Amino acid sequence: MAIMDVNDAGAQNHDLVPHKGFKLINGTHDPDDVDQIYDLEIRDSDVFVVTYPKSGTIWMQQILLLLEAKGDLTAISKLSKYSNAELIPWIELMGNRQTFITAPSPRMRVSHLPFQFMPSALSQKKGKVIYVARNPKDVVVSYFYFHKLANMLETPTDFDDFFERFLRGDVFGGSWFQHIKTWYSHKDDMNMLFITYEELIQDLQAAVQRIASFLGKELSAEQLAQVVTHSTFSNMKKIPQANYEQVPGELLSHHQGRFMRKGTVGDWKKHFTVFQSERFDQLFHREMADIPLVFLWDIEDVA
Ligand code: PPS
Repeated sequence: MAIMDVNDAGAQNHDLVPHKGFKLINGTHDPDDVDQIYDLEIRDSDVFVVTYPKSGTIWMQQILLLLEAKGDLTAISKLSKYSNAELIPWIELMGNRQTFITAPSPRMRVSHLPFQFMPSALSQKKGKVIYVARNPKDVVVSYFYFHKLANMLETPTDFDDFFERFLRGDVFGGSWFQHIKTWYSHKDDMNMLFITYEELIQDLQAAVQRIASFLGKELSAEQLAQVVTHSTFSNMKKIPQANYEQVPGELLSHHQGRFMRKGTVGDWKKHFTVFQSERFDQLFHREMADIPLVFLWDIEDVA
């Protein structure tokens, strides 16, 4: 049974279990297992993609899988019974820490965990971390729709209800500000590539090249072009593994919408009221005052 966080008076979020200042998903994460991630031994070839939820995890999984396969989509399609998330699993998911220990290299994993839970060896520049950040207004919208889809998460009454929950940090992932600020502040401790969802949207080819060189992958121009082609939104939408189509209905209510939903920048404008947007901006400027991160809020802002 989920235990309510005493700090969240009024919040009735039965899907979350408070754990050491963070919130795990009831029945999806095992707190004891999560605690042991910190002590995992890390190999130089390990790669972790870290994101706040809805910031482009599946996109990065697709790019990493394609880089590994030198752009050959059929090599990944052969594994069609597996979704991207099974091929590059979440380290924090129940049981996944154990399989990570004995997995062959290269071990590629994704995580939504805050910095303090992740393997301490990463801070000694062992392994590699790719942190993907997305403008948080679009994160709110994407996460709202995901809550309708995902049966392990409590469905919000409406967007206003979810907006308030997000601002309180009463969602899996906790406070977006906390997540990004902590990871950003440790980026120089570790071998990290910090990249934004919006950079990928604006110039996917340049982003893929950056990721490939960070990982030390040597691909021909043609192979890199294939990676780009097979990781565009329109193409990924057609790939069942990248769209979580194989995920059983008891986990994802497929009739509620698609995982690959809009894939754009600025969809928040269709959902936020003027008042919500102003409130969000105030909070953003207050929280991010000392962080030199600039987000693209709308694709129309690109001249
Ligand atoms: S999750 O549930 O946290 O793992 O979700 P995550 O994969 O991090 O984020 C899902 C959002 O990323 C969008 N996405 C893409 N956008 C553009 N191009 C590509 N190729 C792409 N792949 C995934 C996906 O559509 C979700 O965003 P929204 O705004 O809901 O469409």
